[in-house]
Amino acid sequence: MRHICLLIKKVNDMKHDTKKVVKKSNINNSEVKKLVKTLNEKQKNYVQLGLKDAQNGEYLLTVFHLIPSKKLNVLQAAAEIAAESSTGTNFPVKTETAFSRELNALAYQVDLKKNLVWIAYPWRIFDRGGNVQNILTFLVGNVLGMKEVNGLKLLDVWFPSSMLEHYDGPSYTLEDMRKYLNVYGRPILGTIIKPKIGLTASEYAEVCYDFWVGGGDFVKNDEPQADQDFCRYEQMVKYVKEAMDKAVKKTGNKKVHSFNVSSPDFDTMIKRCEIIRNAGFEKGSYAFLIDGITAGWMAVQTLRRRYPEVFIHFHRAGHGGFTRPENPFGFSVLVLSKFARLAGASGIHTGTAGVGKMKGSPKEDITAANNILKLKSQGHFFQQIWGQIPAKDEDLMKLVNEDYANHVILDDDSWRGMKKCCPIISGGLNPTLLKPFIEVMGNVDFITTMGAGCHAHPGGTKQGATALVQACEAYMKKIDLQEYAKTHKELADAIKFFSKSKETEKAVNAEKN
Ligand code: CAP
Ligand code: MG
Ligand code: MG
Repeated sequence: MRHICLLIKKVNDMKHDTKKVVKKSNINNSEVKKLVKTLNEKQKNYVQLGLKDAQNGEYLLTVFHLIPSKKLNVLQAAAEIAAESSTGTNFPVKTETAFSRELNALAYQVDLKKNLVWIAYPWRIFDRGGNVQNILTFLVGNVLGMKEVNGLKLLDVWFPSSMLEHYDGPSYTLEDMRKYLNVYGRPILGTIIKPKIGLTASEYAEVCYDFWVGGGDFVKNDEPQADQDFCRYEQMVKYVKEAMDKAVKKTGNKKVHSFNVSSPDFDTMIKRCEIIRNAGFEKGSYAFLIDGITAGWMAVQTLRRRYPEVFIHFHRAGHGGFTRPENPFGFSVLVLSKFARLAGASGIHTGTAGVGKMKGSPKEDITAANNILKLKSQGHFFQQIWGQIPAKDEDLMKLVNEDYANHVILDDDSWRGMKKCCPIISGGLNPTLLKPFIEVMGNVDFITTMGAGCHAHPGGTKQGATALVQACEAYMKKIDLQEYAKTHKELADAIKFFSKSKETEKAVNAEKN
């Protein structure tokens, strides 16, 4: 009981802190006061520093890193961004009404030292019916191209519970996949078939079979694999089904394949989904992969709404153009991941926190992973509660607490908790990097997919899969990897081979010390 009260207190304190931060909003700061005086008539309509209780449920809240152009100060630029990303344009227009002004976004806080601006959006400006692309068109649409800024990056967003209820959120989740595979207490172990492209349908299926009989759970198409003339879609699906049946029979374990359904148009996407659904797969044995950045949010939401009983796998190829830390324009991995959950992706790639080959810091990638996995989680600036949590409801607080430990998923929508979205961890990983990643992540509630990390194994795919399984076993049994490798050849070969990579060298040495 005491623990729950502490938790309730913590949640409320967090809220109070946010309020305090909003109140503080350094509007008393004389520098900010001077800036307010520089605002023109139009800009004044898009600034309300010290906005009363920004978390009152009316607003979607945002924090941007903003570098103004030479002509504007940060508050003027913030006002121009708030205008262009809500109701305004570059001049005040005669057609404004009292009502339209109520829909103005409001810059309500600035941090002049860090070039941060907080902007509140009356969330009723967004398209009804839970449309995620519409929000992004507002928040990171025209504004990324405006002359008024030399840098604009959306770092974090906060959705009020009243708004969350209008968005789908995930339907088929990692919990459902765990149940289907009967895999608990460890990551789902996966691969991406390599070479990325160029195998024929039967060669492709052979590699799937080798991974599955080597002990792997989950295989995905690589993100550009589609319906190429050397590997026709229907044939690939048919052969994968045969390979899966053979592997299930041989191993006695269920398997999953994630098919890329990204297509030139929605009709073709649905046709590809139907090819898979009519190929005889068991429900749960297939997922739909969508290149969410290049195929777009409408494709993600179409799949979520058409196929609530399928794992929707959001591959984020192209996200680097918006998220790389050195890019002053765009949005953070955290923001991308939060919107993927809102749109109903069952899982999204969230990066390897610097352990693998892709750019990304532990703070950035792990914050994103936690924000899509948990019912409540701390972002870079906001604490997001993905559901209505009446503090008095002790049962729910207990559930929040358990969910906090990732054991329970809220599926009783009377509590209006948005289901979890699962982090998919991939990119330059190999069996020796599984443990270092789990230690950074802090839990095993994710899917990991290793491409080269499996198929570059000196013994080939099957042994690469077995090495991954052995690395996971060593972790679960709390046995040192090198120790475990003494009696597990595939793992020993993997350590020897992958030690050429600096990440592996670092991981292996860390174990030794
Ligand atoms: C990984 C991968 C994934 C990236 C995506 C690739 O292959 O298939 O698409 O991991 O990156 O094509 O690189 P490897 P992220 O395992 O051979 O690296 O997960 O960061 O979005
Ligand atoms: Mg790939
Ligand atoms: Mg990988």
